[in-house]
Amino acid sequence: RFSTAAVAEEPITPPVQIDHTQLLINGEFVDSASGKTFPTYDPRTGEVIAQVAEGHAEDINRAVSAARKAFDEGPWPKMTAYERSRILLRFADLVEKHSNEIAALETWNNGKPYEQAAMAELPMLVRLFHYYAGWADKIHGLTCPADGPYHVQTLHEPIGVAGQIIPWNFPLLMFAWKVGPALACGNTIVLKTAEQTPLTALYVAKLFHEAGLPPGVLNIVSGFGPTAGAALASHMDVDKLAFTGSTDTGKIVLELAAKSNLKPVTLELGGKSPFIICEDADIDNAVELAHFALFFNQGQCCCAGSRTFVHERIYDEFLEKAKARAMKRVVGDPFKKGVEQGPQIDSEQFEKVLRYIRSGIESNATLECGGGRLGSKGFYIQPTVFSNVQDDMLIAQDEIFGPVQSILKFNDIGDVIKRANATRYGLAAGVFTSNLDTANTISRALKAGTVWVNCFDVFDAAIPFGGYKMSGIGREKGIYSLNNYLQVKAVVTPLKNPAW
Ligand code: TXE
Repeated sequence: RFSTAAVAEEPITPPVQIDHTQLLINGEFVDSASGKTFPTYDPRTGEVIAQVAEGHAEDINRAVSAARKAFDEGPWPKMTAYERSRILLRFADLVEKHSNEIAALETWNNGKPYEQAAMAELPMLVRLFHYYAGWADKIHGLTCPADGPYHVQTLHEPIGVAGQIIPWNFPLLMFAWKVGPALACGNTIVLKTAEQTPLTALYVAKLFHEAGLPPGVLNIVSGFGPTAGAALASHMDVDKLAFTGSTDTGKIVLELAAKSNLKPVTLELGGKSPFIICEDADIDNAVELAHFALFFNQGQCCCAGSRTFVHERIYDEFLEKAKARAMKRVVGDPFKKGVEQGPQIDSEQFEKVLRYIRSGIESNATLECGGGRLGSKGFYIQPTVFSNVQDDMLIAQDEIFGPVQSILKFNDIGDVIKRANATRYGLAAGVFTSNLDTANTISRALKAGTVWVNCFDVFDAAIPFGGYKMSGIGREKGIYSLNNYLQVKAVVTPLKNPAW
């Protein structure tokens, strides 16, 4: 039924070997205190590719102690900002040098097409470290006026030990968004990777040490959420927590932070982003963009354009073309050239997506194409399109996180704005129109942290990203991320000679 590249009979052998599977604490690769390991999988087959050291509370304690010492005793926060900046730049250069192996490892562990890992995720990581290397020596406070004879200045100081918990959908990019600004500001870090994708963060962290990062500044603990993750979120000696993942887990870590030492928390959580295609849109371009907005990264994007609102005058033509595009989507072994979509990350996510597809069918949305698994091995799902989707259906409310496009009809701009805003999420949104007034009206009215007009998924290092409502707290990237990793100290000194 699909003109897709069939899933390869025998998966292509990834051109990379796995060198690092231990925890990285104080600049050294070490076993977990318990000696426990857990398997990590190849989503193309569901087969184990390596055993990885499994961190628990004791390992988090060891990593936090190392980070504390590296912060309190230096040299990292005491180095000149220029020296720190040079290390970030050297790291980015090393990643670039090894980008083929790193992209291959990312694909092997995550299932995303190799071409996308190599041409999107890796260059974005490199660019982000260049960007924050540029900030390192431009962070400074202010002098403030006061109603009295005082000299007042603010010092912008690193906050201390940052705990960071990341997900599996963009393992390297999430590493970059967290680690880049934290290091540029002079903090030290304990990072917990997602249990599904522990490998690339360990690889690049080794490059960081080759670039001259002192021991203890960046510690990586692989492990599971309720054990290692919870220990990090509730640790009394962690000064700041940054989390990306589901809204449910975001609530848990916020509570753990509040109940322990009230560490400040930034959260980047789920979404159900509307993409509004107006009647004046160029239909072919809109179809392609809406397809990309939803299906990119196997649909595993927090900002995926997962509610495609199409004006009734162009609805039928749009639907026919959107369906044809989905049926042409090339699904297969992510190491194969030209493949657009690989497998979902794991059996849990695979089953979750199939459950939502069943729910769409049961709630009488029209299944236009797809709807099942592809092949008999691994976690591949057919690109799926539903039409006649109503706002109250589960598939229009919940984050599916898979290759399932839901197309909804609208006939009035005011009405579609209300409908677009009627979810618990507010991460991102898209609007497609050739009318500037319509673009301005819609983008100002949408309750979302990002609005893409006639584009989608534009992620420059300088553009802030984060959510309204239950999509999160705070912003990452750009100048905004620096505030997450700085304390502001006001220093007030009486002036002996105020007239001067
Ligand atoms: O997320 P979790 P899961 C959404 C998406 C997906 C769903 C579930 O809809 O289908 O979440 O995915 C760590 N204390 N997103 O289960 O649980 C966990 O180990 C501390 C959206 O993978 O949120 C991992 O490192 N940490 C999203 C991280 O949290 C805990 C990206 C994310 O896992 C923990 C991923 C705990 N009690 C999924 N429990 C996005 N915003 O991009 C888990 N973790």
